[in-house]
Amino acid sequence: MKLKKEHIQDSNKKGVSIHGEEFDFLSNQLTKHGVDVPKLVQKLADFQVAIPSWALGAGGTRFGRFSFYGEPASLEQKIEDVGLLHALTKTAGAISLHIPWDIPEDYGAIRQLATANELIFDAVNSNTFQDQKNAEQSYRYGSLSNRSKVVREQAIQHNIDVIGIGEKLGSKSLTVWLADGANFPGQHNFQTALLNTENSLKEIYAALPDDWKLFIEYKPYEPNFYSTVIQDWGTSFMLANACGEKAYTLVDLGHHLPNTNIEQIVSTLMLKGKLGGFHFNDSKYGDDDSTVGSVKPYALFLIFNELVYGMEHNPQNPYPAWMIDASHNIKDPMEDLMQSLEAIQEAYAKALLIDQAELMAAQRENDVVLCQEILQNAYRTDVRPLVRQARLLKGGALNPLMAYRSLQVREALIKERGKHSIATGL
Ligand code: PSV
Ligand code: MN
Repeated sequence: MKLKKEHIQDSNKKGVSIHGEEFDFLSNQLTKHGVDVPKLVQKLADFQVAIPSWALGAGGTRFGRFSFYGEPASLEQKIEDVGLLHALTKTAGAISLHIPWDIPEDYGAIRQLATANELIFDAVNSNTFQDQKNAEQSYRYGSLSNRSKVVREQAIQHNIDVIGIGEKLGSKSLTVWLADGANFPGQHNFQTALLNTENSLKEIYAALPDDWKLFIEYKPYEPNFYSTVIQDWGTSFMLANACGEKAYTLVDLGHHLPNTNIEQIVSTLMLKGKLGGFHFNDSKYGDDDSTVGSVKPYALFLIFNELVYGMEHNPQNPYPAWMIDASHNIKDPMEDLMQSLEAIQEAYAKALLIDQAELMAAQRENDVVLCQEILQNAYRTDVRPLVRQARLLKGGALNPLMAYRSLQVREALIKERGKHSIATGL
């Protein structure tokens, strides 16, 4: 299914004049305070977030999977779904594939389909956290960290194969997330596991094309509950440094223990030029995969403040690769992704409102109260008219979620794919 531009424009008709009034009002207010509104709106319009191919079906839990009707059953259908999201939001212009769940059969056709949907291929993700069909070696006791050389070699080769697949699609980065770790004290030797991982990553790095990046993701626990080999940003940073200048740390918001100061991690990594990738989601406890901004929107805003600061002040850091990493059990995944995209745009817009020069002056004066006021004034601004304006500029929907419902997209997908189609993936 493809949404026609006219349908989206029709759905905008009802709200466009109220939007105009709201936008003008806010724009006048902000201009009086020295904000360059057209520049800010352009930044929002330019901000694109990749959608992972595994987020389009109903996510599983350890206890059950409640399928969502009309799920995309093939890579082609996943690309079409991201195309629909992008047509409505104009913020989802990239797709991130997971190998082996999404190996293309016909590369030319897949590339064409992506182009037709105005999508590019973002980072490719390897998978050594599951045993693959017909694989000779098992990852039961780890992959890149495994004590056995043959297992490590299989995992290294898989990552190299994934790079090959990504090259044929135009991807420019490989994301490695390892489930490796131990479930029980004494199960493995920490130093051996870390050294094996470092050496394996170096071999993968050696196979990386010159214009590619390697993103190393970290996570404190799960699926192993005693220790994870790449448990935190420090370990990832150390491994990235050991590999070389094309290797970076990837921050996933759900991969921290409760109350970790993620904004400080972001800031440190950008100062050191090592924040390569960023996965959005939200959580209450751990890697909950909740909708972005649904639990801790102020924390997201503080993180965006550091991202904006880093993008403006740290030329040593490359422009990060943004992706949503969430997978749900009970919401329509497309609706959930639209909610996440909206939350990301809002947090970004609010962070862009912070007057960094004013904040620095207040910090110099040690005016702690004013520092807080500056942040909170930006946070309390209702920036939704700016976000809507950015979407309108690019031909998207004023209200993507409502347009999705009124255009009966899910109903059309169910008609096309049937009720019981199941997405490959988690
Ligand atoms: C598992 O925690 C995870 O969500 C990681 O964040 C990866 O990015 C993703 O799975 C897919 O490999
Ligand atoms: Mn992730």
